Amino acid sequence: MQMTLRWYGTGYDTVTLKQIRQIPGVTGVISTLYGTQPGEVWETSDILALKKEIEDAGLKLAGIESVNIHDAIKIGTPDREQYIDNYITTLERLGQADVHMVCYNFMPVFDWTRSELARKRPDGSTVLAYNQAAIDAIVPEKMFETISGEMNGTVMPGWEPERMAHVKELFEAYSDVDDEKLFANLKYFLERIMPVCDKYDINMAIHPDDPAWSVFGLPRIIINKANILRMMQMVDNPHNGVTFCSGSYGTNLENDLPDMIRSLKGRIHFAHVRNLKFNSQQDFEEAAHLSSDGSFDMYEIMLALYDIGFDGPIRPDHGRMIWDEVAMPGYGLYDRALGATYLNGLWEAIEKSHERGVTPR
Ligand code: CS2
Ligand code: MN
Repeated sequence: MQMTLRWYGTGYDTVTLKQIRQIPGVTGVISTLYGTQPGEVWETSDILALKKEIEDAGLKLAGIESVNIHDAIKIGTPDREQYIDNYITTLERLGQADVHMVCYNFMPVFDWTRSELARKRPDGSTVLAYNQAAIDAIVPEKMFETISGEMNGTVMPGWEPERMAHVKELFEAYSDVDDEKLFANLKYFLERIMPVCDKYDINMAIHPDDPAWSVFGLPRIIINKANILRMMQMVDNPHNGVTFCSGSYGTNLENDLPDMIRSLKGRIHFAHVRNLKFNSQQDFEEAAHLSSDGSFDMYEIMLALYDIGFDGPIRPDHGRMIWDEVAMPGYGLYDRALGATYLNGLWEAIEKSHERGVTPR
């Protein structure tokens, strides 16, 4: 595996490439052209400039998170053809720039959903949190206003003000899209892009819906083992793969994370590994990465990734806000650096136990 950190780019991120370069064991970053809107064709010069900036800092561009999908593709309106063509052109240009992993999601309207961006934990850190009753009390169209005050002056991925200004119309546009239709539209999209992925060896890695159930009555399909296996089979190409995000699949306690990982052997192209602390089935918060701070056994998650021979990019996920850092919620430097170091430590221990015959593969 290759340990990476997500980086939003100069001008967007409070964290610098120089800082990331100094986290031991982190050799790459996952980035994006943050200024582009879903549906736009990416310019080759912008892709190459991003890559050069990262390489000049001694790191590798290990993949893109995300090339976002235009709503027309998810809804299945006639203009999706143009947007899929645009997506293919972007993939072509990424492939030509030697980029081989692209993360994306197929969530209608909102990317991830949380009810709080700065809940205080007993240790004084602040974290993103989810409480079902609080979400149920929110008018979806007001969701952006509700959380924008807690963004620390940053623009958070999936919550771009340009899109949120049209959120009411978006809801209407999705009114006749149910799970089956969303599956069909995803299949259509994947079938159209697989040839360019085959040509340039681009691994597509769908990110799960977060939380892993329907919110605000919108359809959600990338939520559990049955659905993800259905997706793998409906377009049975190794380039059609997943981002295994423990914090997103893990929102549903019925998801057996190590078992899901093992069932996806060869199709996990990217991993987000983080912990959650459940206070009840309806309330969770994003704890530190350590097993002892949350509800998941992080050793078992890393062991499952090791067992399936996972060799793609991996990253710590949302970190806590600690040590008075002011950054994009979930994406400060300090706690993610602790997370990367911890995950690297687990991996080293697993690898050495295996080499010494302590843990059979
Ligand atoms: C990320 C997602 O910050 C996060 O929760 O894991 O926003 C992720 O980048 C997208 O869903 C992928 O398209
Ligand atoms: Mn994730």
